[in-house]
Amino acid sequence: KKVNIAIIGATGMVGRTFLKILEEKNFPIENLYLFASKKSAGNTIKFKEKNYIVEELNENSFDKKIDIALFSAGGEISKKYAPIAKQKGIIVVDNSSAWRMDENVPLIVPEVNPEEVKKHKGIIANPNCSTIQAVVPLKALHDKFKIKRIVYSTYQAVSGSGVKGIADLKEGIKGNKNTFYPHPIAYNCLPHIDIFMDNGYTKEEMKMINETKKILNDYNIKITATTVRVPVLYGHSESINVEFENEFEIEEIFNILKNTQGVIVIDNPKENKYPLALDVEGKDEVYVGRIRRDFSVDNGINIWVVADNIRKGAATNTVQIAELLLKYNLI
Ligand code: 11C
Repeated sequence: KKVNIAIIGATGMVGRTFLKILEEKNFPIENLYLFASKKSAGNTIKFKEKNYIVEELNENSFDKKIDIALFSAGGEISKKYAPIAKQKGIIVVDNSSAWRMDENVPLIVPEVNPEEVKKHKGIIANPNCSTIQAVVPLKALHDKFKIKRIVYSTYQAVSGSGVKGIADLKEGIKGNKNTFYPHPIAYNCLPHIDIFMDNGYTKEEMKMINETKKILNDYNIKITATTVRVPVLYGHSESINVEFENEFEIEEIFNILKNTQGVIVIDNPKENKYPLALDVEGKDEVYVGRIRRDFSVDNGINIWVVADNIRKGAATNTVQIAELLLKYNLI
């Protein structure tokens, strides 16, 4: 079966990666429609040797015969246009944070909670990049040993902020002043991702906390997070400290992670082997290493988790959700 796909935000970093992944996966597309802001409308984008003209997104864009619309044009665009698309019978897979915590919107990581997609009411949300890569390894461990508490500490690439973040790092290295972040990101770490909330946490930290509970469907897990922007172009790294209800042998943790779909374990300290942001660029899997017992608590571990934030953290996961819609005959 072939489907009609629209991409909203087609000229952005994630939008272009959607196209790359749809092409790599040879996704069965009948017609493809590309939408973006007025600024980018008229641009040509090549997909499978054919040129497509980018159209300006407007309220009539969804009058076309579209089955699935992949959105990645920011929260405001999703808030405004996803309901319009949904009303026309189009299934929206949204990469923004606009709908993630809506109780009528499934929040999906295909390796973790694929069946939830069947409950959709027209809009499906793609989680935040730093949440996606965390829950892929955590799900299997939660099923076996029941997670009690998680402490997230992240080291996130500037590409999470889009082209402006990349420009601040590249220009900063040349000695030029930052224009996007509130402080220089070159040779620096900023404990500040997204806006600050009234509770003292950043929105990125609260996203990790709230989305993890929703995806693992367990609101009893205690979670805290500190999210940090680091001078890396692509690939988010995370130190994850986990405390379990149940006892385990560290070999069991290794074995579970090695057998978890979407996870690749790289853990050989003697040979200096562990996951690195520079090595995961362009990859779709989540890389886990530095797996070790946390000796300060009864049933705890530390792991180091790295993934390409633009691919598994955004575009790959969104396209995998579209694949689930086909797999479950939801189109
Ligand atoms: C970052 N995680 O690295 C963010 C980017 O909610 O989809 C993605 C923001 C989101 O800055």
